[in-house]
Amino acid sequence: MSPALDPGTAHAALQKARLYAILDSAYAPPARWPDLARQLAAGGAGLFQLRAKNFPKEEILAHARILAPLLAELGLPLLLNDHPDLVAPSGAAGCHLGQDDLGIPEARKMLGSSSLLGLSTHSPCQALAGQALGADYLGFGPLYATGTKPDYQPIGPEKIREITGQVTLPVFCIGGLNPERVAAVARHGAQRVCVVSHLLLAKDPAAAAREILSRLGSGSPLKEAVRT
Ligand code: TZP
Ligand code: MG
Repeated sequence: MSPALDPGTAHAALQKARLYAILDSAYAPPARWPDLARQLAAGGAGLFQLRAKNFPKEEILAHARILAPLLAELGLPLLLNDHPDLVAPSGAAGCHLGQDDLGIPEARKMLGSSSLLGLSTHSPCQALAGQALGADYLGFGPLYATGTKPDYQPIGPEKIREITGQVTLPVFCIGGLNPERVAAVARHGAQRVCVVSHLLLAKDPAAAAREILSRLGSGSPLKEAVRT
């Protein structure tokens, strides 16, 4: 197996990342994931997740073992949606957990401080709690209605500033984002976004990633990092 991304590089890549891309089996078959990862990385995505909700564990492990080294060569981290137990055997940089998954303290105990741990949050209160529990970054959404998470009530962009004003961790705004909405969430203070279907369904994923980043504008995410 190729060497995993070293933890220092993974943490630095997280701080720099403004666009988080998710390789989701609901929108793209696994055979396309390596090429999509390369194209999205070329377009400026700085963080990646593998999300295959109904796949057997062995299949997730097999795909992660391909994607993690491919991205590591580019200096970019791969996180697994769920499955903290697959992080070490796959060489992934960490995992992303939801409110109903294994808790952040338990996952941290399992993975140690070098792995990246992300948490989905749906309110400012959950975001503050996630930071206090020791997550490395937060997802915040869904901001708009999305078929990717159909059972969730959209939050709307108004609460973004409340979060970015109080939380020092990197916060990735997510849910129903396309270029127009990215421009809207940027006006509400978003500095980082996570986009799934818009990127995976794009004819030219690299161009789509570039467009998202240009709509996000130039607000520096590093400001968050220096505010301790
Ligand atoms: N968590 C909150 S919204 C969401 C997740 C995983 C899905 C976002 O997908 P899309 O296709 O970008 O709306
Ligand atoms: Mg989960």
